[in-house]
Amino acid sequence: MPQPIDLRSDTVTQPTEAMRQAMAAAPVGDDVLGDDPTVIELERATAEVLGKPAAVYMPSGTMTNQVALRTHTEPGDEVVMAENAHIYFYEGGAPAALSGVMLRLVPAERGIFTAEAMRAALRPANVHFPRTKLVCVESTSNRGGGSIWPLERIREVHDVAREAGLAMHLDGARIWNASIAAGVPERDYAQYFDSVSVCFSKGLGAPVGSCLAGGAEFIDRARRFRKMFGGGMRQAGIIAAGALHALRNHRDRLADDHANAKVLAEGLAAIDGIELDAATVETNIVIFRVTACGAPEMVERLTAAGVLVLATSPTNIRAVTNLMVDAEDIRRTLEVFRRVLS
Ligand code: TLP
Repeated sequence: MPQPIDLRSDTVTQPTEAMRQAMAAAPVGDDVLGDDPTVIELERATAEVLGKPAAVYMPSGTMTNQVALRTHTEPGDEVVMAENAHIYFYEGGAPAALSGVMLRLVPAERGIFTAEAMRAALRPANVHFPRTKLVCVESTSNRGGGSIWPLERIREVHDVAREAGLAMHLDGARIWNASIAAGVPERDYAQYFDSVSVCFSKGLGAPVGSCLAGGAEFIDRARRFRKMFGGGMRQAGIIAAGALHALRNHRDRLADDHANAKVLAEGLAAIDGIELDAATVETNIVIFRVTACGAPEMVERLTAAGVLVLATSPTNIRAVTNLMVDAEDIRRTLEVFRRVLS
């Protein structure tokens, strides 16, 4: 049996040979003491791409998001985000456990909410209410099916947030995908945010890590919470080198993942028993509804036939194109779907 085609996530990628070599050769130090040269270079390069004064490297996107929440807020504050945000849905209840904050969820279309919806969620200053402190945007939106927040919409939300004195955080785990697909440089998105979380271990294909970028004082405070949350790593340059290699070499190739996702979506949309509007697929995430059977059962059948995907609800399945999957794999994937659904 050939190797399974793994579309469960873009987190499943193996480091390339060149990446492994960069990791093996990386100069390292003790990053908690602040002298790992490779981590310092990764933080500098990331801050530069995002047009921010500073950045700090951490083990995961969950940690960069949660450290950002903790750095922006005090217990009892409220944080506004889309009803399907990763921070709310997939981070183990961390906002409550680690920051003691309330989440105010805003209705969103494919993960994207309007400035009016956000305004409606704001609390007047009154002793009865929690203090609204922060607005989070996720682009691309994971549960939104890889949708891209238009720059104009970000600006509108930003203007309402600023008027209300709120800070803005971007969960930019896949901001690289948004940039390549929309032709908008990362820093153009980042300019509207006080803090930006980016992941190297998703589409970019590095084995470990994320950066949180922002102002110098904000990042100094975030470093304290990184340590408190157990994210202070020592000779982290070994893994930072993989992230740096990915940042320098793997951003442009995301266009291949997007082209593969488009072909996959168009092929799936034509199969009876699958509901999908291929026109909504903008980047590397394809979410569709199966009507032939429940999504978990379909995942089992596909797994047995050598295609790995995830159920994201009782009816929905997610397939994510990534560095390990080429156009021939997509052709084979569609064949498997047709066979399993026939
Ligand atoms: N997303 C993972 C799972 O957690 C669902 C995936 O397979 O897509 N923000 C966004 C938008 C994400 O999609 C993810 C990971 C994270 C943050 C968290 O990153 P990690 O997994 O590094 O903690």
